[in-house]
Amino acid sequence: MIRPKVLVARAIFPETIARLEQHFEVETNQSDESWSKAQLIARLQGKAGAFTTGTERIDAELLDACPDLRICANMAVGYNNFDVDAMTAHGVLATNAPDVLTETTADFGFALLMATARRVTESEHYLRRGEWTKWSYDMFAGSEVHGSTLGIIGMGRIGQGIAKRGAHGFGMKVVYHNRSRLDAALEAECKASYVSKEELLKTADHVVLVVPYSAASHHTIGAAELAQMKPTATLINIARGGIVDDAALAAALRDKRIAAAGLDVFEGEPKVHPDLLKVPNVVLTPHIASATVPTRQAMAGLAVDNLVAYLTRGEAKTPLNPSVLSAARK
Ligand code: 8YV
Repeated sequence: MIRPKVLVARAIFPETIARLEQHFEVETNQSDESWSKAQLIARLQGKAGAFTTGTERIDAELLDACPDLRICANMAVGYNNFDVDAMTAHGVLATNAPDVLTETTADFGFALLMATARRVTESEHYLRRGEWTKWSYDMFAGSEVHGSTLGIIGMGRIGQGIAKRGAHGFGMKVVYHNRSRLDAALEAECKASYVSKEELLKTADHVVLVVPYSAASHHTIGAAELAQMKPTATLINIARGGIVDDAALAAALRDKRIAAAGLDVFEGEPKVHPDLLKVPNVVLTPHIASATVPTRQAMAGLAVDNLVAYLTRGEAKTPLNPSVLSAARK
C-alpha cells in the first residue's frame, strides 16, 4: 500500500516523528534549518500533509505550487500564518491546536504580568551587574497586583484562564473587552465585567492582550490607546506581534507614559524593535507562553491526530475550514 507523504517543517519531539512514521512516509527538518519559501515549496512536492508551526506561511502562491497538498496541521492555536480562504479555495484542510495550551499559556500570561508589575527582571539585571550595595526604601518599587484592576482584551479560552487567576487567586477586579460578550454564566465564573475598549484602557491597572491576529486586530494598541492608559499601568502582550505598535510602545515606555510592559511576541519576530531593547521598563521573552514540555507534546500530538485522521479517514479533530472536509467526502 502506498503511504501518503508528510513534511514536518520544523524540528519536533522524536516521538512525534515516530507516530507520524506509523502512518506516513515522513520527511523531517530535525536540524531545524530555516527554509525559505522556495525551499518549503520544493520540500512539499509530492506531500499530502504538512506539520507546520506558527512560522510557515501557507498562502495562495505556495498552494499553487504544491498541488498534492491536502492538509496543513498547525502546532499552534494561532493560525495567522495560514491564508485560510486560499486554503479553502485550493481544497486544503487547515487545522490548529486549541485547548491543550490554554492553562499553560494563561499561567505564563500571569507570570509575565507579575514579572512586569514587580520589576523582577529589571531588578535581577541590576543585581547581576553588581550594583546592589545596600537596601533602600523605594528600590524597584513596582505596582500592586492583588486587588488591582485587570483589563483583558480578547476573552477567549486563554483570556478566561487569566481572568480566573486574577479574580480568584489575586482578588483583582476583572474587566474585559471582546468582539462578543460572554454569556452570564461564563462572566460569573470569571468574575469579569464587560466594558468598552476605551473604558478598559482608562481604568485597568494591568492590560493583558489575548486577541487573535487579523487585519482587524492589527495595532489594537497604538499611540492613541497608550495615551488613554493610566501612567501607572502595565501592558502585557502574549497574543501576537502586530497587535501592538511596538515603536509606539517603546516611545511610551521611554517617556514613562505607561509604567511598564511585558512582551512575549513582537512585530517581525524573532527580530525585536531596537528601541524596546533600550528601555529598562519592559520584560522581554522569546514567544514561550506555551513552552512546557507536556503542553508542547500535547500540541504536537494534536497536529499528528489531525494529519492521521484526515489522511487516513477524511476526518479532523480541530478543522478551521470544515467545508473542505465535506467537499472531500462527496
Ligand atoms: C506556539 C503560539 O508556540 O499556539 C500559538 O498560537 O503562539 C505558540 O503557542 C507557536 O506559535 C509555535 O507554533
